[in-house]
Amino acid sequence: SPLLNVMTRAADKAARGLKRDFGEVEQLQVSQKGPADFVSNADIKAERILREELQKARPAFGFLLEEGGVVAGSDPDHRWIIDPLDGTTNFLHGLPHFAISIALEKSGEIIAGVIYDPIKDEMFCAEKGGGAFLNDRRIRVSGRKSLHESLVGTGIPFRGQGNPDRFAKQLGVMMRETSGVRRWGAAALDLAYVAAGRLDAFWEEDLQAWDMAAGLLLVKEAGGYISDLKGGQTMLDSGAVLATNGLLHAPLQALLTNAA
Ligand code: 2AM
Ligand code: CA
Ligand code: CA
Ligand code: CA
Repeated sequence: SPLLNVMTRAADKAARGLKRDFGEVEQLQVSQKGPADFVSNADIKAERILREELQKARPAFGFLLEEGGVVAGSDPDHRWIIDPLDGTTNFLHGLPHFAISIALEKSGEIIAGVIYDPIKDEMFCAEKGGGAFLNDRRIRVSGRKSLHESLVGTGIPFRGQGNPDRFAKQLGVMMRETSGVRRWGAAALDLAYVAAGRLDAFWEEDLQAWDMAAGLLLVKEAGGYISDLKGGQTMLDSGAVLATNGLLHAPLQALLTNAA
């Protein structure tokens, strides 16, 4: 679609800079926003390119940018929600697992999402009602029904956020009841992997809108189900997400609720 073309072209362009910077990561200037919350000039540069490209294509739309904050547009109904580099910690350690995440919100609803992993050259995209795709191939969530065979992703609380004891309990039940837990450090890609059926589920608390906006639509359009950890729909407000293939949602949500 024309809209997804705009988004994937912007992601491609910003990704070229990220790939260059990833090759010379020791020369990057890094500053700290808070304890263990790093931002590099790679984040800033990628965000500037995304903003320029999207503004050229849709001049009236506003922005919610991880690094730049809110930018009002003349069209109050449309705004881009952008994480220019999800997985900064990986990036800064030379770990090749990070992505660009772009979502378009219309009147409070996410209607398009793109997540691009430039190292693996994997472009995940979805438009509301149009299904989810990985590099032009349709993707679906997994068909796994057995909790004991499921592979579940998560994020570990950092920089004093979240509740370490609650997380330890959640991890404990997941360790016992599933076939394994993975932590890759880029929430947008975790959600894309649920959409692609690589993970059967993913949960994390204390995420930001830009970490999850595109991923939420991808999972839905791939046939999955998303809620907060209590089964409600507060994800974008509360920052808590449980994304699953749908089949495993109730049992996983029960496990997380019991571990609270
Ligand atoms: P970011 O790289 O865009 O900041 C995973 O837990 C999520 O938390 C990531 O998507 C990451 O997004 C964010 N995050 C922020 N600071 C982090 C840190 N110090 N360690 C791990 N993840 C962090
Ligand atoms: Ca960050
Ligand atoms: Ca992020
Ligand atoms: Ca980021």
